[in-house]
Amino acid sequence: MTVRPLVILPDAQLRLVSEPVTAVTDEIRTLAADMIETMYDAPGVGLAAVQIGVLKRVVTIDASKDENAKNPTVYLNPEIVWSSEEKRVYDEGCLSIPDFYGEVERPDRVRVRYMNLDGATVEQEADGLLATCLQHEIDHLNGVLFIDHLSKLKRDRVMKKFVKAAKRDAA
Ligand code: K1U
Ligand code: ZN
Repeated sequence: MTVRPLVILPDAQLRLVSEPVTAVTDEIRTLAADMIETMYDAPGVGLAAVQIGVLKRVVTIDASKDENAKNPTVYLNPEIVWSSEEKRVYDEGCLSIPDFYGEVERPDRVRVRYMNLDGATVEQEADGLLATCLQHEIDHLNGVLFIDHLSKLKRDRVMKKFVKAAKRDAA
């Protein structure tokens, strides 16, 4: 298992739409294992494959409260099939937008359908942090970032900061 480098804003890859997984191959199993390693190393509670530069619809999440019990789930081609009317606000972060947080309102509960690493179709209902994280990661698969849910003023400010940092790092 390998910790892979993270793709950081304003990298244009983060705006691309990821491709569905058509079969569970050794390549997908290795990708998932590397994503789990990278997610724990960051540390984060979730990761989408695009965040390590792979444009496949693969997500890993471990939103369990017990920090000592690792319990990652791999979601292939996850899709939201139901979301609650009730909303919740969470102060979100993103491993591709380090050290920036913002309050995002999303449905409080969701039901997701996905394929697991055995190739089986699974449905899961989620609430709390897991529901927020699933929506954040599925956004990544569609080229959407949590800053897109903030005001234009806040989004422009954070974009400017990261563009400046990228230019400084390239110099
Ligand atoms: O997709 C990502 O960038 C990962 C992101 C997931 C996420 C967290 C919170 C709300 C929505 C989505 C992160 O994991 S950011 C880091 C983080 O939240 C965290 C890190 C260590 C311990 C606990 C939380
Ligand atoms: Zn993110």
